[in-house]
Amino acid sequence: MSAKFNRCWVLSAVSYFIATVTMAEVKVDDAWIAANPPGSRVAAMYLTLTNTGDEPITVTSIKVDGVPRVMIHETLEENGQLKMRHRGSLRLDAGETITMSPGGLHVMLMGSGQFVVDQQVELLVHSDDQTSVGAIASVKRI
Ligand SMILES: [Cu+2]
Repeated sequence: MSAKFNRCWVLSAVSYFIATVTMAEVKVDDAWIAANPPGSRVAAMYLTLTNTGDEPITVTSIKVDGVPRVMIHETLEENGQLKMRHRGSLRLDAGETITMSPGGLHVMLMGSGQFVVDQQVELLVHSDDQTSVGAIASVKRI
C-alpha cells in the first residue's frame, strides 16, 4: 500500500517536472550583437525567434548580461527618413519565426559598453507564458 503510494508520488513529480521544463515554447537562434566603437553606450542586437507551440505567444522583455536597459525597436521610413520606434512586446503566432536584421526589427542595448568581435554575451528572453529562454549572442562586425 505504502510502496504503491510512493511510486505514484514519484511518477506525478516526474511528469510535473517534465511539464515545467517543456513549457518554454520560444526558440532563440542566431543571436548576434553588432560590434561598436570604443566609448559606445549603445549597441544593436539581432535574434531569430520562433514560436514552436500551438498558441500565440508574446515576448514581453529581453535581458542582456551587463546591459541596464534593453528595448525592442523597429525601423520605419517616415518622409524619407529612417526612424526607430519602440515596441513594448513582440507577438509570435503559432509556428511563426521572426528574424531581426540591420535596418529592420532589432534589440537596442541602452547604456551598454563596447562590444568587441567574438565576445560572447548571455541573454534571456521572457514571454507572457511566464517562461524564459536563455541564449548566447556572439559579437560580429556588421
Ligand atoms: Cu534602435
